[in-house]
Amino acid sequence: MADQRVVYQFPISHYCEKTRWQLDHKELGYATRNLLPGGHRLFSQLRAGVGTLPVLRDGKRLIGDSTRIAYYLEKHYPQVPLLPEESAQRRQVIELEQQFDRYGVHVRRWLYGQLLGRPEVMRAMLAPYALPGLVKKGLAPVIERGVAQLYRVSPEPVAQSQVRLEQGLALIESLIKGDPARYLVGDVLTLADITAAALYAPLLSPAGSPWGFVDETSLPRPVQAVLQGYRERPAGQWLLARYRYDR
Ligand SMILES: N[C@@H](CCC(=O)N[C@@H](CS)C(=O)NCC(=O)O)C(=O)O
Repeated sequence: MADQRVVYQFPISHYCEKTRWQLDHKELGYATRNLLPGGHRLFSQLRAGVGTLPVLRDGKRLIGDSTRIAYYLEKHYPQVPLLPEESAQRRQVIELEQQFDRYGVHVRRWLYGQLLGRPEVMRAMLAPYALPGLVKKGLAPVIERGVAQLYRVSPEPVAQSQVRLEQGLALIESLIKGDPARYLVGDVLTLADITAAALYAPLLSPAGSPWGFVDETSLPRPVQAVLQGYRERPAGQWLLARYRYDR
């Protein structure tokens, strides 16, 4: 029942997007509840034993972490499966889900490295919460500092994260053999595709995704060029195709 299933989320979190996508793919109804960054831990730690979002409530059960949620959903809602039956392919999907989850950390750090400090980022982050304007104004710099600290958004780690995220793009390209129409494993969408596409999506803000609140043309030229390069290469085209055809 949709009202018994709730995704506790930050709307612009790419890990939350991964969980929403999986639920949507399985046509499982759900409501979303936006938790306030920082305050979310009170709920997530106590109720699901994790410090992060997403947390899924399914009836009486609470499950934290997008990977655990993914396997919970595959087990309890096997319709439209996202894990192949065939064992070699299944192993590959499981491995890729783990790998792209790790690349998601680098996508986030590199992107915050380019965007943190721009007012529209905090505006987008705080938009869903019914708080007085003055409170949001006071919270924004606190959350911004928290984000920078929590995700290690400083020049050296940000530069390293760019190298790492580009390794992930190269991995996508080797799996699809350069063809944006292909899936990562086999001939159908799997958990590997959803994980990779959702976790890289903030770089390209595909239509229908919760990003795109920053006007790319207002970014420094070198950053625009990097993003344009990501969009044009086969991995970027693949990601946009996954959003167009499978999201
Ligand atoms: N491994 C976790 C990572 C989730 C994650 O990093 N979520 C971020 C938002 S993108 C979060 O909750 N950050 C707040 C925090 O760490 O306190 C998952 O797959 O669910």
